[in-house]
Amino acid sequence: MSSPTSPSGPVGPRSSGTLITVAPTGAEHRKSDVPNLPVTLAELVSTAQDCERVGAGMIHVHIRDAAAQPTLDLGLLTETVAALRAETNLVVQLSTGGAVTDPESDRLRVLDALPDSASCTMGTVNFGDDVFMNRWEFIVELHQRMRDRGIVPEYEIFDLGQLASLHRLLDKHGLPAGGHVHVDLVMGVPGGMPGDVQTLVAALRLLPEGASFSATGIGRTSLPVMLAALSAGGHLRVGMEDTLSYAKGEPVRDNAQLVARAAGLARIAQRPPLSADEVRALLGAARPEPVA
Ligand code: KMH
Ligand code: ZN
Repeated sequence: MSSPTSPSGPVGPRSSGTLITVAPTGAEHRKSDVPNLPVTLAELVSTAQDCERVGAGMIHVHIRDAAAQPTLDLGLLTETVAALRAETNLVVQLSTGGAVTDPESDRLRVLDALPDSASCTMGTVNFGDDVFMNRWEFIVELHQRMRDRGIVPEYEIFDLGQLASLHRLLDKHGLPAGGHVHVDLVMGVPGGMPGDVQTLVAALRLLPEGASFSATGIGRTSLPVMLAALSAGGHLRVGMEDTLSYAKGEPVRDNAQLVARAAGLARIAQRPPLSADEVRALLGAARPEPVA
């Protein structure tokens, strides 16, 4: 089997295929406003299967409780990881960002559900009318706990300065589990970096040597960010966490619709979707272990 990456390229290891991550739910949208948002475990698993079928290789997971409210309940997270592993081959990434109201202790405990991957946001950012808090000591704790458990981080970047923090983290505390650095640029959050080509290019100049990146554009920045990321050799994140419109005036039907479009564009770019196993190879993901 050929390796999904080659060592050369202007921006880290240039991949011959595209990692498509689906972020199906998020913590911000209300089920009452968005009835097709997957919030139950059955809805999540069914969405995950549909998305895998049309090209997703990884799933970025936020879960909801019985009242469809965001939760970081460890038992539910553990059950979710098990169900996604049983019913799909997707790389399972849990959000440690949670909702803006979640305390740090709950966000750290997410790692005890032993997902393959977890998000690690690299700084505090205004988040609409809220603040998404990520203190330096908290980031370091997340990074170290992930490494202890063999969980591969995805460093989430909401603003350019957070890439400077990523350099500082890696310089002071070393590489993550798997030895590979993967970054996700979350663009177009009100309060964060804009979702446009110029900002994406600026971000790429700040990536650590050898890092891979994906990008997602929130709301109407979804398409411009997707096209820019593809043309720059990057990977893609799409899903209803990030956008609820497929086109102007046309609500998203479901997550698979967004994944299918991303997969089609990736094929046009001659970097077709990576399978979940190819994504594992790209990220250096192995099955995580509890700490003794
Ligand atoms: N829900 C946002 C406050 C992550 O998943 O790590 C944070 C977020 C990032 O979605
Ligand atoms: Zn998220």
